[in-house]
Amino acid sequence: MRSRSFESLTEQYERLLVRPNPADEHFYNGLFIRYRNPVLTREHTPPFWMYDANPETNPFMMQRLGVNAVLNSGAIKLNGKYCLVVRAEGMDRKSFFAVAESDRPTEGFRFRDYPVILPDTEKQETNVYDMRLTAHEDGWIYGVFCSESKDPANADLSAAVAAAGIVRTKDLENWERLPNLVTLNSPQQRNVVLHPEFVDGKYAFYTRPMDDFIETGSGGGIGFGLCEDITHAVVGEEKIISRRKYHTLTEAKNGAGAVPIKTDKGWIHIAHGVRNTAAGLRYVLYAFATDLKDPSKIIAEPSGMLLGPLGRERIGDVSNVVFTNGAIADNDGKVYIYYASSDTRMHVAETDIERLKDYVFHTPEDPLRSPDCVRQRAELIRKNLEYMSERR
Ligand code: M1P
Repeated sequence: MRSRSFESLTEQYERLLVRPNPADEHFYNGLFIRYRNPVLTREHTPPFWMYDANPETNPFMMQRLGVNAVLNSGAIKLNGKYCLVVRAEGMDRKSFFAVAESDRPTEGFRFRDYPVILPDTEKQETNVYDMRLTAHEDGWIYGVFCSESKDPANADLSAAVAAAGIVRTKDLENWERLPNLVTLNSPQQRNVVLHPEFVDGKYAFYTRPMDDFIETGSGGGIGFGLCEDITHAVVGEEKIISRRKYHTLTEAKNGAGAVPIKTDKGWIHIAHGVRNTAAGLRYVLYAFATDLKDPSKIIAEPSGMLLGPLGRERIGDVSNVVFTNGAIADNDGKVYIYYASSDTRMHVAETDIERLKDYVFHTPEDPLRSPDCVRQRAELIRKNLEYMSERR
């Protein structure tokens, strides 16, 4: 085997970063555009993160600290740049955060030189992942993420505890760590999202109450709770707003995804739903809307999935998964949904506010039983055949 030079690895990386990312012309659903290439993969991480560049200390030009995957990214537009706070996973399984940014929403993402150095204030914490970025009306950008620790009360080596970590920043460079969120009624939390506005003068969190690290158990779905002081965040009552239901795509679990998008008709939420299959858990994206004044009140629940894994998205470290924790609603009305496929790489789907509203408010609700679903479809067919025959 011939060793490569650090320079040739850097050239290959630079070529990848300028590769154009055309729209996928084979995919159509009237709601969003898929793009042909992922926006970020592990190949997008700079060689100087992984190799020792000095051939004297690295004679075989071997990776010293490889990166296994880049996935579940928070997203925000800041100072005209599209910024993703990526979950990068090292070869050692530990995840860390890193900022990748671009002038364009669908291509050209480049990592900043250093990953995010989070203040190390939670000494029990082993792993961090899946940051949601909220530009809050209080002037801060908050990052809420999963802070995972070994469960000290359980001898099982894989028993863990998930909590919501909180940081805040103004520039995605300097981060202030706040104490983890305390939810008085739920032993574990993952997929927690901070609402961008005060509700009744308080900070509002979308939560996902769980009895256990993997299983949500009695946790009925996506919760909503208020907190007085973000610097010592405590949530008491968690009202379930998007409830898990039998024989739907949220049967096994669900979780809030991107920070809700404000529209004139309500807050649009893009979340994930999970069901169990013979091949393991299947994760897809779904949407719902809540009331502008009371974001805990559901006002529209379109049936079924918004986006599911397709083609090569189906395969990866955890196959059959799509997951979002970040979307950018741009000034021109376009909306970019950043999603990871199979816990391995990042993609973007492009839509706009008008289409999202049309989808959320005009897709029929799930009638929950096959006979009613077929009636729903037969009615659509009847109307279409009538319309088509009138035009003949
Ligand atoms: O592996 C799929 C996803 O599993 C978890 O999501 P949830 O808490 O809903 O089960 C998360 O660990 C997420 O990072 C991961 O993508």
